[in-house]
Amino acid sequence: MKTVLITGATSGIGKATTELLAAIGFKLILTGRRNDRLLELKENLSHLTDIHTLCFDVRDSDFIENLVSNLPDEFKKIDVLINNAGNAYGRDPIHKGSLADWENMMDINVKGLLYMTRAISPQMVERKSGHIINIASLAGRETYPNGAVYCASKSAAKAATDGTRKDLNPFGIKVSCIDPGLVETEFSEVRFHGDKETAAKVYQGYTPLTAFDVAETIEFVLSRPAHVNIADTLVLCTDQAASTIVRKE
Ligand code: NDP
Ligand code: 8X3
Repeated sequence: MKTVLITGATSGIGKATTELLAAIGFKLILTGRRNDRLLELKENLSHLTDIHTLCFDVRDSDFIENLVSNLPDEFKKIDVLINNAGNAYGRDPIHKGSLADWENMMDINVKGLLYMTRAISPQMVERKSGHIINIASLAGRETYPNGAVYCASKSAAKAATDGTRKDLNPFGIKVSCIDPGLVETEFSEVRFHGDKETAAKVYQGYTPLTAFDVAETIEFVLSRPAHVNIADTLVLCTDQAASTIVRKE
């Protein structure tokens, strides 16, 4: 069975993907910063498959550079990398944005994805096989007011995905991008710095995607035959037509 490394497995889309792929029997390397959640996932899912957990911040390039060499032998061969870790921080117009929020988004959503890809892709190149699935966003395709920097980070993630596909094409490696619209996870709680009330309002009056909906899309992309690469996928809830067009009661 293939080994899949998932960044941001502790919550939302990453957690739902973890649960779905464990049920199918994929060997999993689960990562995130909250070790208690990683250990809980391992405890709950170990009867289904082999799981290794790694607690680190995707901004830690030194840790990531040595990640593969520090893995137990049975987890060193990584067939699929799912670059999912990421968040929005803040929802402000450009002239009022917080530099700390901007650093977070660029360092996590863009540089973290690049560090992971740089660390894992060489072994895929050597074997001439592998699959990298990046979770970008509808926000990487179109901008919306008070979201310039998050949108810029996701647009960069999309461009990085496209460039990666071109670089890795000679080696038969699949590179895919999945762009969800509104998904109800901890995303808005993080965006609004822990303000649960404001976060909950983001998902009121319509039916957003669930993390499981996106996990199913990831599983579909991952399970195509060897000659098929789903390069790019936009997944919206039925109530959403564009970033700023959502049908509400
Ligand atoms: P959640 O907040 O529920 O999950 C985010 C995950 O990313 C957590 O597991 C978190 O783990 C991890 N993460 C965040 N920062 C870091 C970091 N510095 N180092 C390591 N791991 C980190 O949000 P979602 O599940 O919604 O988000 C997953 C991805 O989907 C993100 O890239 C997001 O941009 C994207 N997306 C989300 C949409 C939505 O509407 N929810 C829509 C489109 C795309 P921990 O805190 O333990 O480190
Ligand atoms: C997350 C969806 O609309 O909050 O990428 O930017 S949105």
